[in-house]
Amino acid sequence: MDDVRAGFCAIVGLPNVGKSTLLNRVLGRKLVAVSAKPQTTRDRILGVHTIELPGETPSHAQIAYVDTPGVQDGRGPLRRYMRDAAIAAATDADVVLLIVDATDRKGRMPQRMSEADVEALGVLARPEGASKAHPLIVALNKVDRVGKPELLPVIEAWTLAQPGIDVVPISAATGDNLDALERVIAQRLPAGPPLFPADMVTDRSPQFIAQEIIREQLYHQLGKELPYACAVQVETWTERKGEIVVGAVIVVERESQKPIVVGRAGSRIKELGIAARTALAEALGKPVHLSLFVKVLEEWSREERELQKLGYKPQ
Ligand SMILES: Nc1nc2c(ncn2[C@@H]2O[C@H](COP(=O)(O)OP(=O)(O)OP(=O)(O)O)[C@@H](O)[C@H]2O)c(=O)[nH]1
Ligand SMILES: [Mg+2]
Repeated sequence: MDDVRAGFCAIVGLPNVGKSTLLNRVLGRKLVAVSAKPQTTRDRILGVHTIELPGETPSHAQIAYVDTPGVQDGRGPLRRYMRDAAIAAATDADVVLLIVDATDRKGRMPQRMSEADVEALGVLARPEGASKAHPLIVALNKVDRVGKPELLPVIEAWTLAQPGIDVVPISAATGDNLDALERVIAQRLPAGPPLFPADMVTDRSPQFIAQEIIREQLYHQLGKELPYACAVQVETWTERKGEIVVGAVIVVERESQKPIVVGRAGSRIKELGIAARTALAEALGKPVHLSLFVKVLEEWSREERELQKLGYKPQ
């Protein structure tokens, strides 16, 4: 097979800046959960995108994106797991893509970020053990909501933050300027044989993606705190006459949380099921029959062993 530009691009940044929205958008499908609440992503997730590079040799690039949990201080095994996942992805990357929320007045300026955030992001740009820092690309996201005059000083501040840095304004939501961003990423990748088969999009199973899609609904439909106490596990998965039949459990931490997820006379879980089934059918391209249950696993997010049972295993 001909050489391509191929390598790993870790998508990193603070929570809620649009990392997962970007991955779904470039792949043109829903692979990972997106929500308006911070710390939606818990795992590192691979999404492979092949693009054309007109007039260049090699003429194609295979960008292996790795979406990561937003970095932020936090205690407990689940937070630690999330932080480690982000660091591991950045360590293994050829390029680090730092997403910055251009609508966030504080977080969008390198010199105004909090010290803890700067430190966390610094670890990702230059992981421990790496001989030198990875090439860093900064994508200023959500420019659909920022006027040009407001944006220009932000672009300038990031351009001056590090010599040779690429700064690309984008909108992951509308798709604006994503072609340009992908070309900039591709230029930083080494030429060589492709890393993945041409038709491969992710290393995650359809079951994992289903869990993400169901979990996303919890973030959309449950209150402010409850989604963080939930995990989703697909327990059964069969195909019957062209329909995928899925049985999944929503795992909560406490007995008192169960009735909230179920809702009055089962109304909440019914709504969750309807929305998740629609999204699942769209993602899988097939009709889906979904049964949802709620189960209590006391304090699962505080116990290393329970975390592993729910699939949060160190990779
Ligand atoms: N207006 C606008 N909103 C966006 C854009 N990109 C993402 N968002 C919104 O920002 C919120 C967070 O998006 P996510 O993709 O979940 O952010 P994330 O960085 O993956 O967040 P974590 O996984 O929690 O770290 C969602 O409400 C998105 O719809 C954009 O380009 N423009
Ligand atoms: Mg995310």
